[in-house]
Amino acid sequence: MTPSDFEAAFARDRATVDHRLRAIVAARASHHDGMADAIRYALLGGGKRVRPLLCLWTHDVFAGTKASTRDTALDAACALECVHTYSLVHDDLPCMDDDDLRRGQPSVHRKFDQATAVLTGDALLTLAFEILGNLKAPADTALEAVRVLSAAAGTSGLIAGQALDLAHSAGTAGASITLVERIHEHKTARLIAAAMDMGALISGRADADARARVRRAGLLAGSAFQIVDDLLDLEGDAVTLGKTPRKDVEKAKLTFPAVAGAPAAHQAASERIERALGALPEATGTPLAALMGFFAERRS
Ligand code: GRG
Repeated sequence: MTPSDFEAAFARDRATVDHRLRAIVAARASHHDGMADAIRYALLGGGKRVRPLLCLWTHDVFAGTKASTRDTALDAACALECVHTYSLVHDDLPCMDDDDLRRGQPSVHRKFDQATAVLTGDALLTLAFEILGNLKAPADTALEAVRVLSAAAGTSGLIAGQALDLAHSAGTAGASITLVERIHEHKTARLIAAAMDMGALISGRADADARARVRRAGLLAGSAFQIVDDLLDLEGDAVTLGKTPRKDVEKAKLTFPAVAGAPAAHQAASERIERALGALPEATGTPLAALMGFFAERRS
């Protein structure tokens, strides 16, 4: 797959995801105009759609783009974006990371107010599971999708990652690469692995061995994604990132480069992507492999 093939696939399927997200939000907009505005602002105002694309493209590796299961994978992809966006909205709150800028625009509590931001996050998390509850899939597949997403979002995933992240800083006792890796796995990698696993699950074509390899590839790619996120905080600029750079340094956050240095972080991210690709030979030459490759090189 050439870089321009990848760019075309990225633009096309990102638009597919955005279109479906828009339809899902529009179907619920009449219930409360103020909340609908804030939900639209948070969910539809940007974002790379990495997790939805991982779900869709893992589905495609096993079932192909023409499979009847693709629309179901698209809905699961939207549920993943709802969980991810909720985590960003809540993370930006003053009681968490206290950030004024997200996806190149004022964060939700700055644009609206804190109560609206809390409710927007709550609404998006709830919406994710409403989407899965209506998944057009056999009941056991839909139930398994709920299990996979809730495990990644709950106290064995995002919540634990965020709590650990808030509780530790660089330079304090116990700061180590092992702890950084634990934080990264919970706050980032488990949701990325869940995205890929949900795509494989919904394809109906991935056996237990394939799903285990998908999850392994997802954890490795997710770890690389977060290491690069740490590096971008150091090396990026606000316009390209769409968020405030050097916040981690300012707040003495426990990051991979803070503990191991930037060169080791770059190397670790590249190695993990190589291992992720090695775990999933089925993906060679597909948009999924290109997307994982992009994780180590991304600038935003
Ligand atoms: C449960 C409140 C709560 C938060 C938990 C840790 C966390 C989730 C959120 C903090 C933000 C953060 C650093 C998350 C780690 C994952 C990550 C690198 C998010 C940024 O993802 P991108 O780059 O963002 O995919 P876009 O805007 O492109 O969707």
